[in-house]
Amino acid sequence: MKDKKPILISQPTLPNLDEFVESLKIIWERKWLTNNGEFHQEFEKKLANYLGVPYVSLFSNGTLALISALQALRITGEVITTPYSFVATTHALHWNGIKPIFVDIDPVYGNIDPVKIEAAITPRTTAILPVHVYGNPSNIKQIEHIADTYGLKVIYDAAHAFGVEEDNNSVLNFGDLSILSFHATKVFNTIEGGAIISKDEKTKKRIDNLKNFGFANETTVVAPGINAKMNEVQAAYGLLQLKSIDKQIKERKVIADRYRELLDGIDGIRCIDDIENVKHNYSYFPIFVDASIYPMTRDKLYFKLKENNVHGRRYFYPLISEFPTYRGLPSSNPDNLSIASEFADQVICLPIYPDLKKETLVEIVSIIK
Ligand code: T4K
Repeated sequence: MKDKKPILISQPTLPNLDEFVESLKIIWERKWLTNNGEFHQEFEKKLANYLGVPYVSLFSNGTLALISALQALRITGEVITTPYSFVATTHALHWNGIKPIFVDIDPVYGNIDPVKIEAAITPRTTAILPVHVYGNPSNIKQIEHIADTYGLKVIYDAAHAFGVEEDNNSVLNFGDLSILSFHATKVFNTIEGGAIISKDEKTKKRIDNLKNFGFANETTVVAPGINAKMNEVQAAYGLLQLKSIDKQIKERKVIADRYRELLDGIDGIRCIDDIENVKHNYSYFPIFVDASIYPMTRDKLYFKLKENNVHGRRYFYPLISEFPTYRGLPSSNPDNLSIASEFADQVICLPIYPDLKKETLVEIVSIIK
């Protein structure tokens, strides 16, 4: 595949251009561009309905949604979280003046290990910030049990978990709040975008005030809010995306199944299996390279793929706890994070998106083979 176009980890699916132009014409006529416009209101409602959640608050991106979710619940002090995520998860704590406390992950899915959470709780702990990594649900029941026992809030970083259900219920219905990302690289994109999922009207109202500078009405500012609003163009684009999302997820499943089939039996390469009671979204396809069995290291394979025009990504390497801002924290000690370190050293996320051609997938696996 050396002379061909690069095969990237993800490629956004865009809405039908003619339909989008029709939406743009409406925006041009209305001259209402942002600040809770008609498309915005419609998108919030349709999204809540699609996801099976009570309330959606749209945001300009997932990071601001996360920062605002922590503000909405007035989280302070220390928050227990995972180092095996995109750096935005921990940055959101930092931007709120909160100290992240990293705990290790489970050895199968790479989500925060609930067994290790309890030991990290101190009198300053106020919340847990787990991530549903690659869209695989965290251990929701155990996390809820710990949170209830110690009186902690739970905010799920569900940036990867659009549409994911466990036992026919959206994973977004658990914890106090969940956040989503609609970035161009995500299963469901609004170019940039995000959302907070909340459970009651009062909390939604507070979140909606916070994303609009804290305004409750024209003259009343109830909190030191920020500007994190989604605009009408994104909302109109998002509404059109909803039409094809089920089809897109189905196409992703076909690709994930085929990868698993073809990778089966390659010594030293592990994939994550689907979970029986979970509706997956196939947002990422991580493989784990065990260099003690596979004939080369993860990095060698990563660069070999790149030489052949296949641009997988090492999500998530390095660990967040290794970045300069966080590496001095006691909980960043690698001895504390051995499984996360192993994941970070072994992972390559392979290209997965609805338009990925079957022949390309076969070629990718043949390089690995
Ligand atoms: N929490 C978690 C767990 C997250 O994963 C993220 C974001 C967030 C929070 C924060 O949500 P946002 O604030 O982003 O809404 C990408 C994304 O920018 C980021 O959204 C995502 N996670 C992260 C996992 O991946 P990069 O720096 O790796 O992106 P980049 O530009 O290298 O693009 C990745 C690949 O996608 C490239 O191979 C090119 C391709 N691509 C990218 C774009 C932007 C396209 O084909 N088209 C495009 O338009 O972070």
